Amino acid sequence: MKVYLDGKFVDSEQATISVFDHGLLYGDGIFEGIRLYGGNVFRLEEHLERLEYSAKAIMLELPLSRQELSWATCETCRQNGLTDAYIRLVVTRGVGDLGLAPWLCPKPSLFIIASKIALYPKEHYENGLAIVTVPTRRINPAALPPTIKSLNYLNNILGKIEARQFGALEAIMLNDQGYVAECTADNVFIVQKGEMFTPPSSQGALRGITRSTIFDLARELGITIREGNLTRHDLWCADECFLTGSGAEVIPTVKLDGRQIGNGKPGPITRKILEAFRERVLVDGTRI
Ligand code: PXG
Repeated sequence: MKVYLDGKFVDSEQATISVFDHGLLYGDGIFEGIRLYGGNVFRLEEHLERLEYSAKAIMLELPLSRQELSWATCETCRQNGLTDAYIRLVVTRGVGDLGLAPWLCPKPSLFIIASKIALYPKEHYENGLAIVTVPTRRINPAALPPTIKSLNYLNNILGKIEARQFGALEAIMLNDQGYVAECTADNVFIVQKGEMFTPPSSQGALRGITRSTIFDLARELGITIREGNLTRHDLWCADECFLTGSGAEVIPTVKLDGRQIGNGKPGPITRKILEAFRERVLVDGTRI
């Protein structure tokens, strides 16, 4: 496997970074998780735009322009002969002394890995996922804005560990006011009386690329979609629920905290959205 690392394509065994990289020492860096479908990088421009916002927010100067990033991403897929893949684009603060000071790290590091992705087992897309609400709260947006896709994922990882302890593959994370923020690596949607709702980023949700695709699809399908504050009660009593993410795509959710959502089966709007999403990923991308 070839990995793009700071301007070169190197074998994965040679793709190493320093123990003094602040991405490792402090989680000081940003990333994107992107999908390649049938030779098209899905919504590459939107991913790179989000990366640029993340970089701006942490005052990190990206080493490449949008066009160069786009080329490097596509070329990483080409070099590995891939047509369907998961692409991980990471920018770290780079090497510096011990001590937080990012201004003492002169050169950010950029690497891109394109490889296979492990999706949820197929049966869950057909029958729906059972998830739980975890006690770990989503970090307050005033402490770390969820709109920054940073290398600090411990909050989500603690949530993921708890989910597993409870026998679930994904978890609802609440914010510190008790409203639903998102899942550990997915956004959450409900359907109630034919309308779709999802928490706003002000409640702790990442502005997911898949999430924004769902807004586009809903408008095209004539389904009302709104951002709104959601409680656990709203999820328990929803007609339908589903999660979205670059890894998960669109996955129906039929149980929360041992309670059945709707009739316990993936609902008609969820299935419509899932089908529309699968069609969309094949056409709505940047050809590598
Ligand atoms: N919330 C969080 C916290 C995420 O990490 C999403 C929502 C969904 O956003 P997108 O833009 O993907 O629709 C994510 C995405 C991985 C992996 O390697 C993680 C994500 C996406 C792809 C792979 O675990 N997180």
